[in-house]
Amino acid sequence: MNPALPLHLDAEPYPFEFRPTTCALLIVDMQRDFLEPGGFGETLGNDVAQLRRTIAPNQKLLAAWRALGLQVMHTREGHRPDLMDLPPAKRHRGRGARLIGDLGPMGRILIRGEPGHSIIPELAPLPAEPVIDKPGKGAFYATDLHAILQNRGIRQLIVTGVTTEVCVHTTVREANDRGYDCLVPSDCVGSYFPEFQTAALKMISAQGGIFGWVTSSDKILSALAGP
Ligand code: TIU
Repeated sequence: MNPALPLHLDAEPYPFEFRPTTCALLIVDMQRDFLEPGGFGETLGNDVAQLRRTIAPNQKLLAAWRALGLQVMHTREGHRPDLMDLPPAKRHRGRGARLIGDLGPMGRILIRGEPGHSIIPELAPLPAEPVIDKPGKGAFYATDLHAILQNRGIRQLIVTGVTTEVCVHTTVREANDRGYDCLVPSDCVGSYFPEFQTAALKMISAQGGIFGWVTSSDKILSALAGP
């Protein structure tokens, strides 16, 4: 790969000028609390099985990204054990059987250090890969993500993870306002609601790419493999 030359990657609404050496793979909230039974996702009334189809394509993209020595970052949504960073409205909204901080089968729901808060084993971070702990839906709010990306010279983001219309969307919007070009592979992001998946992806690429570009992991892998 010649780092001086962008790769023209097939995407919506038009080709993405992909510069892998200044692009980070940002994997959002692939945590047991969202993808396994007994966690936060299920306590909100969702079917976690809807998200599990994203695991295999994320694994493949992550393996290719790591093999090229490119920047990988992970995020986790969660709160302090003392709940001091948890807005009261966030705790009570949802009105599920269990609230954030309550004890469930994977420990306290959405609390840092608990089993459910950890990233699923299939996508476990390597020691050199930064993990951003975030109290909100967006990965930039109240975190050091922007500083880390700036210090690493990152200008583009491939954003994957869950859920498409909540934490992925919020993060893409925050990144867009900070000047990052965001590319979202549709098979690597998942929603509990098929109709939200479709709408959220359209909202990214509509209006000439108002928030970014949408593609597939296969297209990214082909671009990385070269002609
Ligand atoms: N509920 C839902 O769809 N998502 C979240 O609460 N957090 C993330 O998307 N990570």
